[in-house]
Amino acid sequence: MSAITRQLSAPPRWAAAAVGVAIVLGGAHAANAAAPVIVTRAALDPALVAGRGASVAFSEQEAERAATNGTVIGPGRDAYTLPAEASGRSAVQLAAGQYVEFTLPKSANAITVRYSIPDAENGGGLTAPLGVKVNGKNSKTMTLTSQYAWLYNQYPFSNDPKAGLLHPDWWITECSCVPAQTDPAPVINTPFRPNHFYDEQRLLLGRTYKAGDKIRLTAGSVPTVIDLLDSELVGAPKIDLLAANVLLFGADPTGRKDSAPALDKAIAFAKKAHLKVYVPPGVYQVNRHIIVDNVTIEGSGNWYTIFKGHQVALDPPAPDGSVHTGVGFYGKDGGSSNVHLSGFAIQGDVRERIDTDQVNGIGGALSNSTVDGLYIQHTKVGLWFDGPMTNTKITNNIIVDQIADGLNFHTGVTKSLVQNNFVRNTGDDGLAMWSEKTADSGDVFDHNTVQTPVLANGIAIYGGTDNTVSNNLIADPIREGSAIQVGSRFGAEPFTGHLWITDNTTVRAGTFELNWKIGLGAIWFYALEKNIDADIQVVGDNFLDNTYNAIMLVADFPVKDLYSITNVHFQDIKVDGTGTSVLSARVAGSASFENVDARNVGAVGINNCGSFNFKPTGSEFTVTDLGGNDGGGTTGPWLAAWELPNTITCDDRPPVVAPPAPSGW
Ligand SMILES: [Ca+2]
Repeated sequence: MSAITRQLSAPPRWAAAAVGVAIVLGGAHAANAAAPVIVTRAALDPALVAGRGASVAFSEQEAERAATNGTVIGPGRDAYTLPAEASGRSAVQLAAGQYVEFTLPKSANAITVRYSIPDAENGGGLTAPLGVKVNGKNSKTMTLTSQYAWLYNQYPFSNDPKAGLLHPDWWITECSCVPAQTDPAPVINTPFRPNHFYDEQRLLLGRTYKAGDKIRLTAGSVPTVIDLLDSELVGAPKIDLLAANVLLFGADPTGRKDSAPALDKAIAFAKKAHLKVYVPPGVYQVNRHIIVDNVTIEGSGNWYTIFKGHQVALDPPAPDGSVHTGVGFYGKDGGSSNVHLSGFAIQGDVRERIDTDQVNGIGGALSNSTVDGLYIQHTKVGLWFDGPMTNTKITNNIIVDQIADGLNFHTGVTKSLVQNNFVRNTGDDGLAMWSEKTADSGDVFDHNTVQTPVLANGIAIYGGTDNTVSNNLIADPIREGSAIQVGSRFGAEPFTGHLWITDNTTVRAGTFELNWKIGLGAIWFYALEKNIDADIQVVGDNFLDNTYNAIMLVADFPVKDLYSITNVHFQDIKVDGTGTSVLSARVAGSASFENVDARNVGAVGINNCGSFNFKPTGSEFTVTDLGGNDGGGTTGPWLAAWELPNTITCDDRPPVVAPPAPSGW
């Protein structure tokens, strides 16, 4: 990104705001029946996001709403801070010996803890115990790690907290200068831009506990931040007797021996015998790609069947440029078809970002395929597809703790569906369509939940034709992105045909753009390399608790007189709370609005800068009022007659007014 704007100012501090909550009474076993059990989705009352996002097997409870003798941190939204990367922008800090205690809302035999512990002094991470007790007994210990957390510095980041600038010849926002060309050189404090603080870990409790039972997490040897607890009743392992069982081909379920050759043998046999491959419970060591084509591989469920790998250096590099390999399931050269993967976990060992490395959980091109019910963690990208490919369904997966994207449809992916996936803690876009060289077309991202991408966007669409983003829930983007981005950038093909962005809910998005030093929109349209002029319909979306704007349309400043954004239509939208405006237009072009209702708006409803030529004829951006655009804030109706059609209201940095917590409309 580059700097576009002029005078710089400090980002406003974000004030505390309470979250809406769903209260479930403690069960009969609760020691203290009066203690509320608070289950939320993206730290919101589930009633506010009903029908949006992924339907998941677990109940989510935020640590900051649980019982603790530790310290609640946040809420806070400033990048490079622990609260900003926490779900709901808040968490609990425990000193050694302190606890946080959750009351189970339902029967559960398994938990997932999202946490952060410090890095080692010189980077590389450390481990520390976390005590787990249920009702004061049944003691277990989790071994937490920060080996997969803590990135520093400029792209593509570093594991070294003491490193100086990776690119002293790049402009940086901290000094608004190019350090290598500045005399005297600015002082750069280390650690520089620490981020990606959190990781998560799953634990089977060994028996089923009831609603009202209390799960207490106690910090061991180091200060420990607990963000949230997911609890779940995991069913018995799935057994498939009519399949090629990998154990018969020499796979080692203890994880000691490399199981990749056994998997290859089982796959070859299964294809000849027209059987599925079945992988029973166990941990299977795999340190390279398993090539899949015309085969079904079924695990016993992602809590039980786990493929776990080491990262392996390649010398010489692979023909595709990779200098490492690791555990992953990949289509063959030229693309695969009829691949069906389900019911297992892929846990990689990726701790650094090397963009030429193919160290993703799922990769290559898979046509006419399904990927269902996987848990993918600690790979570079959960699922990175390089098309052309078509007609594939990615459903019911959990994708967490990635170095880069959660899923990327890269280059010519068509007629494919990404539905009911849960994505948390990616290091780049949660879900992306990137139409580099060839358009993605006819694809749908539907009913997914994307939380806390620590860089970039929850959902990003870079070019393409006739794609749909519907019914998703996107929360807590942190920097250099927002909840939903529509961008002509990264060499993407133009937007053509239609793009439908319907019935999504975003919360705590509309982030502060660190390079531009202005607020973004929860949905932002970004013209950088081309016009955006396809038929774009934004219908039925809710934008909640926006840190700055709800909607932004922008051209990068150096191309402001080259590119425009036109033909965008907003309809049946609810905006509940904006730190600044409902709409910020910093581009030439137009958009129409019909039945867009807003409340708790913190600044003028429309911030219209157009393309910054400030002509007497008004802004280069035209707002079309199709009626029913109601509500506003302290400055009056958000869409007022005096703002139409193109009144210049340009104020890049108005005071930010933190809205109240979202509530029922
Ligand atoms: Ca939290």
